[in-house]
Amino acid sequence: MGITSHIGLNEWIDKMAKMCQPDNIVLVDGSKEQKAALTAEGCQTGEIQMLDQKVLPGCVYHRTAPNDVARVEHLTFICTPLKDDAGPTNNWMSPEEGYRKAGEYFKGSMKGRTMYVIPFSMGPVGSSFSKIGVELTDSIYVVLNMLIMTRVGDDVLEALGTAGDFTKCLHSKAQLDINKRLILHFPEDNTIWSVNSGYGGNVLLGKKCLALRIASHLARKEMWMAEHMLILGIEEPNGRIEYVAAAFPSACGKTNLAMLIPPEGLKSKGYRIWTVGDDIAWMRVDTDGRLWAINPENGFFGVAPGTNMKSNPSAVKTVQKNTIFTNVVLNPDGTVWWEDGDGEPAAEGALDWQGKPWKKGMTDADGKKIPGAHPNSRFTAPLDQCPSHSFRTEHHHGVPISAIIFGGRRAKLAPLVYEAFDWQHGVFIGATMASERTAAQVGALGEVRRDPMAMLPFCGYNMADYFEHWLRMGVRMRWQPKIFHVNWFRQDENGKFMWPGFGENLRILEWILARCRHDVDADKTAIGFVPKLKDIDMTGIKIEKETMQKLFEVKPDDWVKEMAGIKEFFATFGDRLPVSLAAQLEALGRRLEELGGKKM
Ligand code: OXD
Ligand code: MN
Repeated sequence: MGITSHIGLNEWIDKMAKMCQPDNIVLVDGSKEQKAALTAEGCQTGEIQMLDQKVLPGCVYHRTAPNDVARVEHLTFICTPLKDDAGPTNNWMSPEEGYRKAGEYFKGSMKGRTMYVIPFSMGPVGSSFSKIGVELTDSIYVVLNMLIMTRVGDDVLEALGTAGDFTKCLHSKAQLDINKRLILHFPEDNTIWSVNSGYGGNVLLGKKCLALRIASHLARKEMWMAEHMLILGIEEPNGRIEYVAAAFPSACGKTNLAMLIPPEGLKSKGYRIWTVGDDIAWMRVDTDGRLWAINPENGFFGVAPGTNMKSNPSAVKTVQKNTIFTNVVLNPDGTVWWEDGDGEPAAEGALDWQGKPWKKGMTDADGKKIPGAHPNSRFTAPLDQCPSHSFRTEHHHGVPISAIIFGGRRAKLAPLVYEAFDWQHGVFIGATMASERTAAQVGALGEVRRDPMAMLPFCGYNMADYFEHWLRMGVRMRWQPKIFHVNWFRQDENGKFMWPGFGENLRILEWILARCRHDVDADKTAIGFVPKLKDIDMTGIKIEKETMQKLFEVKPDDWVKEMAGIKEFFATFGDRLPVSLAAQLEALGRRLEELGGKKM
């Protein structure tokens, strides 16, 4: 009798164990008792540390290796037999080479360690929207994170049965050797191999690897959508809840929007916000012909720096218990701190993310401030601890989506909000999404990075085929969600943000939903519909009319320049690019000539 009652699963575990040679194998059952025992063991090995259990009950602390602090896109590969099937935006390796190369690194990598077997469900256990994975790992940190981020345990094995399909996820820290680090995806085999890393995005294989890269491949085959999107519900006092899904590139405020707090000026309207998810949406056309979405995750893996009671009070409240803090400042009293957080770090005795003595204001030899928390330091926290968490997260079909919102960081170009003319035009807007680099990123300031549907690092196949898939999905829907584009980051001539953002973004969501209900008219411009100023509720907020006009301005010359960039980007896909996207670009050119920035 094997470790489970699934013969294929047992055989795979045996095979991987033969390669990795762990001292023993432990099945993770999802129980509180086992979690407590693993936490104690992790403390003994030094993998994690307990924080002050009075102030932060159930919370632990972890540091990664200093060279292992973020996703490694250059070491992430899609391993398909044909290079073209991975497409121009992915790194490619043949499956043979991938298995051979990583196989060398996995060989004997778990000697002296335990191999944990984690059966997990992405999405509610037993839902036809959900997918099951099994992760084998030699890291207790990974087990503890997976227990928060996914649904883990015996009920998942029960749902899997004796012959069900599952994604085979293999992870080993090995020696954490950056020169032997590989994150490999084998879509044809429903398999993920990750070796020599201990950082979340590379090793919590249910997240980016399964729920986006592998899932996007499955979604294309099975006619659904796996997207890098938050999901949020807006409830009116009459009980009507409408849901939107929104895709922004990494670090553009998805978590903040997902946990939005209505601004003071709109309080009297009595809205309630429901957080369904902050990072990933799986969407299907349901029997009613509408698009429905689930959040396949069960927790948040959020960036800590910048999270405070002003920017995101719900996130702060979410991480007060049962949370794993990674690479933040550790105070001597067993509490934590990060840059642009609340309060102050300990004046004496604090340790930075590398475990070195640290004080606020410390500078390096060049006089530059040394951050205490790594800029990509994280919290891992259960979704249901969020004060605004939706009660619909266990619903097997999720929530119906009224609007899809794309967004980017554009200082000059894109209006605060505009609406696509139709689904095809919306797909074009998503496919040409882009963000400008800020001072915080490597590269030329203001440089535009194309990030279609915010999926650039996460699409598990040729992105041209992904665009085609989006177009085909639209045809399958009886009720297509309307598609919008937002830009919270437009600046004036002096480089000042013109829109306050955060909770005030609800004013734009209001307009978006009003458009979905056909409650308000809009002005047609060359790039899409923009609001009539009178339709944005500005109660309790003062922004000059002139600024508002600038926020919605469409400057034809700038868009003509933008078109050149889009053309160049589209050319990278050769003749695999759907013809209707090329046609959309041409149509935009024609409209710019005819309409310019003028309203029709
Ligand atoms: C994330 C990302 O961590 O998109 O969610 O990078
Ligand atoms: Mn993300």
